[in-house]
Amino acid sequence: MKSDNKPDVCVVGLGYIGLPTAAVIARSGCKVLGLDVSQRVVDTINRGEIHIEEVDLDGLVQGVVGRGLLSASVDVAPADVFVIAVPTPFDKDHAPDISYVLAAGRTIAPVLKAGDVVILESTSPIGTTEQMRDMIAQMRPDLKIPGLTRETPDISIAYCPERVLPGRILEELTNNDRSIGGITPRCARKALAFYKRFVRGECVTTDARAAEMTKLVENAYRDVNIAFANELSMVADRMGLDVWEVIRLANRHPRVNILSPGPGVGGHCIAVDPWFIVHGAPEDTPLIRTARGVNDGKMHHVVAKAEALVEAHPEARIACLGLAFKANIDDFRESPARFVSSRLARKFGSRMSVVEPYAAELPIEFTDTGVTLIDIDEALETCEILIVLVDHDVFRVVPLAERAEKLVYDTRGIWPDHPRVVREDAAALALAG
Ligand code: SAJ
Repeated sequence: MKSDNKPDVCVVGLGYIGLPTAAVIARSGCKVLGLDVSQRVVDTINRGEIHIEEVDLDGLVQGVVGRGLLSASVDVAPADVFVIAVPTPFDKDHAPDISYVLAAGRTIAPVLKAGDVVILESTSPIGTTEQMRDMIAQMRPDLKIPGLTRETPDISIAYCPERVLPGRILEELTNNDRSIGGITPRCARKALAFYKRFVRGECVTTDARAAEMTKLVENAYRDVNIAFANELSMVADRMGLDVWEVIRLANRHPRVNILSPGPGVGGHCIAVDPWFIVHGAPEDTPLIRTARGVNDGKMHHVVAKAEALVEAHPEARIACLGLAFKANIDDFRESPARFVSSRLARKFGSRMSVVEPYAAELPIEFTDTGVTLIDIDEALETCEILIVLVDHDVFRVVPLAERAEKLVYDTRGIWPDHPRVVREDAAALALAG
């Protein structure tokens, strides 16, 4: 470590988590090298620009790159602390794929030196940190590795999951509490000292496996609770009830807090991470597995309901509002809104348009469907049916006067004042008459 006591840091993976993390660490005064396999990403960051959309990230990256605190490269270099933030997808059988984590470990192993701290932040199945440790041990027999030596180890290895919410990443990176799981208690203490440089939230130490499970549990908890809301919305549909009204009333109970139904659960975390738990303990996870099924099933329910509405109005033009996986972000990965719109696009073609203020063009699956990307004003002028799939602020603020005549299927409950909301297929058909 240098004489100013600020560690040099290498962040591996400059995506939605890695880049903001690298920028926040750089803002604390540490010199940060960001590593990515994409030359395009590296070049963009070195120009002080960003390749993802996140509140306030552009100014922060421009500032730290300008001050020489953050640079990016495709080549690894020695550092004092390594933070790994690479993706952990799953395969078609929902088995977790930790190959990117192991590849990151392989990349940094040759430059590790005594005193270094290696921290894994990627969401990972239980035991991944130990697997990465074993791989480093194999590649670097010259180093004393934690958990594999009786002496004081040369390096420290810990697991510290990110838990930031897209759209609030910079704020949550600094203010959220962190769980820091060391391979040994000493490893946890070393990682703790590092996080204290830029985290204002409380940092709680534990072991690596408990920290790995904690991350999965947090997202599975949310998935199960959203599934409850989505199941209620389907029950309410069948019974001709307004689910939003029922939830509003139930949530007045001091110990009830039902989440919001939607067109399904998207993003690359909540729809993925519960499978890591199911895969690790298939016999013991009926609830978590069922919740996944309910949330995925909600997408199909929305498609069927939207189709019934549109088919009952053969002359009407349709606008699907939103493609993102949630409000006010440009992330379309694993998005239920995108799934629903593309299904409808195949069926209704040029009768349909999509409004997505965060997209410059429609995704590939809309090619040759005849569907157009329009703005909200054009949708309000030209379409009779509005299908709300994302609760972007620009949709939420459309006043009743501008949409009162529209037929609306509001899967997000953004327009509780709307007089012609479609609640069930029978009601949609009744509205047609
Ligand atoms: N959603 C609903 N109803 C709700 C809340 C969310 O339908 O009441 C939907 C959203 O529209 C979206 C999906 O769920 O499609 C997930 O959105 P989210 O805002 O709940 O979560 P993410 O995926 O953006 O971020 C989550 C967060 N985890 C938890 O809240 C437990 C975040 O803190 C994690 O850091 C992140 O996953 C991650 O990286 O794991």
